[in-house]
Amino acid sequence: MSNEELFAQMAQAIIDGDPEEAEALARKAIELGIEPLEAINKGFTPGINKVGELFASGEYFLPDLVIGGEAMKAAIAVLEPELVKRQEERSVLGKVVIGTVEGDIHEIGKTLVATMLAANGFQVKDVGVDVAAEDFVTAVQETGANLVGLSALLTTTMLNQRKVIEALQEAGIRDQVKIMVGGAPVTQQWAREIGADGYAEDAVGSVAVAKQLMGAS
Ligand code: B12
Repeated sequence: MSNEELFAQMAQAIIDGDPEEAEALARKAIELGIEPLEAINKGFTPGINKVGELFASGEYFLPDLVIGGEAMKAAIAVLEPELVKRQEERSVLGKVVIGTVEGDIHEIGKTLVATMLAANGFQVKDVGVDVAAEDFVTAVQETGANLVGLSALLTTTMLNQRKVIEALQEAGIRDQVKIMVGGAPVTQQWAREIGADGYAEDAVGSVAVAKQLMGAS
């Protein structure tokens, strides 16, 4: 089987919402020596994007979105340790607090960004999903983080990225951290508008931006 065929099967496993198949294909990719990030970007991500399209066009319903997400998580869980193994760096480039903002439970992209940052030399505290602005503030205070990553997948919840920045300002610690935002509806322009320091479109880009913000690129 060619890699292209395998990638097509990966996408299909997500579209079918089949976590066992997605997991098995992720294992197969590792056995075949395919780079984990390539499997995610060329195989599984096109699948979850298709699920999103089918949901938007009314052909798929919420349960389909849920099982698509489960299948995607299952595949990434298999590939994650491989990602980390390949990219491990020893020096600590920065301390990151990352989470998905309040009202939003999308975790897959945020977790991928957290994994890539950790694999590339950042110390990462993943505070999870549906995180209130005050909880980001507390996490920054507790960890002494110098970088904050805010994920939002909904046009409604991206507004809460601004709230976190305001809460950090009110707590008097805005200048202590750099703030990086991301998520499907988020753009460079939005980042500028809310006063964030950086924006990246995907997990690989987030490492480059994080390094740049920490003055390490
Ligand atoms: C899977 C999924 C779900 C799953 C999530 C499962 C999970 N455990 O995470 C479930 C079923 C829970 C779900 C629920 C809902 N969803 Co949903 N979901 C999706 C879907 C199909 C894929 C998201 C995903 O995981 N993508 C794969 C990852 C790898 O990509 P990513 O998240 O974009 O992340 C990458 C980048 O954005 C970036 N990034 C992400 N975060 C960050 C952070 C930083 C700091 C940086 C630098 C970069 C960065 O890097 C990541 C890696 O490359 C999207 C469609 C889509 N294509 O985006 C809809 C989508 C986001 N959902 C949508 C909707 C409407 C909903 C619901 C409201 C549905 C409902 N009626 O209940 C609920 C909302 C629940 C809530 N309160 O949050 C809409 C949003 C529309 C809008 N514009 O607001 C979308 C776009 C689907 C659609 N086309 O209509 N969803």
